Amino acid sequence: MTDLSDRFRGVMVGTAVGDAVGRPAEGRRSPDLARVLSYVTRAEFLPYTDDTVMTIELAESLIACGGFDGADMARRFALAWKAEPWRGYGSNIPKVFKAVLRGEPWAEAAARQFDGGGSFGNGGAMRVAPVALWAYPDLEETVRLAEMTARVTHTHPVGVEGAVIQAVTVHHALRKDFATDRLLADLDRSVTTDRLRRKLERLPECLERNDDVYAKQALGNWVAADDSVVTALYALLGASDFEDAVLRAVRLGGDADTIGAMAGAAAGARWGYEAIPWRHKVEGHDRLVGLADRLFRRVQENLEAK
Ligand code: F2R
Ligand code: MG
Ligand code: MG
Repeated sequence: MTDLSDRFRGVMVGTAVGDAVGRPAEGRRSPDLARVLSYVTRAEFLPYTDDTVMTIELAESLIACGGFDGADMARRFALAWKAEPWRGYGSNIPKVFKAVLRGEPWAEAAARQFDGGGSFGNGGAMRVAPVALWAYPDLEETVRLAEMTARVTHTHPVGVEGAVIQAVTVHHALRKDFATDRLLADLDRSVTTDRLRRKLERLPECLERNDDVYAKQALGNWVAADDSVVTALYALLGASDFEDAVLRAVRLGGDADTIGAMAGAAAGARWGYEAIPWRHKVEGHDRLVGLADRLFRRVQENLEAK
């Protein structure tokens, strides 16, 4: 297997592993890391949550439609929710799904949320990783697609830019010559909202201190995109390997499944599938590998045709 195809698999499987490891800790203030590890080690099967469901549906939609199709993506999200509403979805987003299933145009349903302000939840960011695979190695296209896929459910600028940060992070982590300063420079160019810029400005100081309590207070650990996306980046940039990245994310508590899923996607890109512990126990393993391989083959064909 080539290095890049291993990284593609790492993104899809890493999302699910981060999500599944964080799932029992979601909502906890300070999860006990020993308990998390004991659960993960003993479990024969690690179930995922809405984060991975939506990641799978997003990838399936891009592949089936040959690119972004908002109506198809919205319908796949809504049908997946209808089939398994117990996956731990955000409290507001089912309103979008119900509207889509009633036949309302998806863009109107998403824009109407929160009195017309749109959602700034991290739902657009938690599922965006396949966008970086679809668009690879084109960064501009990664940003454009991240914005479009987020807007299917999240139209608030913070919800949209959260997805951009996560997609740009995965894009950089896929590169063999990954460099933190290049990633941060691209994020600086892509992010305009005050709420997310403030969090990015605190990141270097948090990495330097390497103190969970401080990082949690400075960067946040909850469902708003600006309380979780840069937090996942902190977990990635402070880590030495995949396991370290996911455990650093999950032990911050709060929205642990989602911070774990985002850190897991980027760490999977950085260190690859073969470096992911517990990968064979995670729910949907074969389907996730299959999706990653289909996305890789497409990119490989495009690169060879050039
Ligand atoms: N929500 C959860 N987990 C908590 C409940 C789990 C479950 N019920 C259980 O106990 O088993 N997890 C999942 O939701 C997060 C992603 O949420 P998403 O997709 O962004 O949804 P939503 O509803 O759009 O936004 C989430 C919350 O953010 C606040 N919010 C968003 N925009 C707002 C705005 N404009 N004004 C005010 N508040 C806004 C609201 O509180 C929303 O409910 C992930 O953690 C995923 O794992
Ligand atoms: Mg979840
Ligand atoms: Mg969550």
